[in-house]
Amino acid sequence: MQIGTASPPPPSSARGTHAIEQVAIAAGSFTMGDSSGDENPADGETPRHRVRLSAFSIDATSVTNDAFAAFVDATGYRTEAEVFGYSAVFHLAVTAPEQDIVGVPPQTPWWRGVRGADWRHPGGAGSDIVDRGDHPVVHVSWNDAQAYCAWAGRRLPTEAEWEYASRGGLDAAKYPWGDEEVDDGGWRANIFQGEFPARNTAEDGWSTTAPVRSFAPNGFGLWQTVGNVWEWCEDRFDPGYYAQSPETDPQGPRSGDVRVLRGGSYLCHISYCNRYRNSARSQNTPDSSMGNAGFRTVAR
Ligand SMILES: [Ca+2]
Ligand SMILES: [Ca+2]
Repeated sequence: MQIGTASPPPPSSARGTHAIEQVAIAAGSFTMGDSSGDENPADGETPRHRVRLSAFSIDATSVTNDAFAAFVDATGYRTEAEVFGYSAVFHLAVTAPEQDIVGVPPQTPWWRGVRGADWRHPGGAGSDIVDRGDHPVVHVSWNDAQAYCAWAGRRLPTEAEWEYASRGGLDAAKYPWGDEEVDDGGWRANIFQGEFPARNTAEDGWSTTAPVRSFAPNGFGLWQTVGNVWEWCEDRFDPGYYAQSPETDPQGPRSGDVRVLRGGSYLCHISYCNRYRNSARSQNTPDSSMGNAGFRTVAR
């Protein structure tokens, strides 16, 4: 940077316009971790521990297809799914012909590696996002989310920021709305109904992604932290981290290859993956993309 040299302000295109509504979160503290007894032990949702956070602002919704398109239009960015030529699609959401199926993971045989699946083609060939501008962008990796954040002058939330924001002021509640079950008085989140993975009755109205402002926001005004799509966080994942987490603004483990995902998705089913809870944790490699994961961003 040159000091003392008169120069015009940078053109407005130098930083992208992040078009997602903001929620201001005041500095505060909370108890992080599972209090309901529903934790998945291997995920390290306990021990519960005190966390103190500085103030931040966070996206009220996941980043939408329209917002991501603005980034791609301005930069020409190609997502990792586009570079690799394929991404992971749930078997019932595949729109592509058989010859585009490039793999079926043996441990999770409801997934398909689909050639041509990417954020613009969430089911592969034969799908598009023409009517999904207000749906969360999916098939974006952690690295893709970082690229968006760099353009927008943002960052991903830490795992602690995400959980605090998802709780919406209800310390120790299981869900963003409290402790009532997800189907109590009507569906409260976009998850999977029916027999997983063979048949999705979509009683909640959605078999894959829903518009980001579906269902009801939490006490802080955040929509669909749980359900709809998993959301990448900044942190590396370590199931033992909570036993050593610092109290103030924890940043996650310093080393490790995988990154945290939070909140569950439209594929969560109570019989199989009850991770549509505030404290539930998951992880994947930073170059992984799939049709049920996106992100929301934060700034100080
Ligand atoms: Ca659903
Ligand atoms: Ca979510």
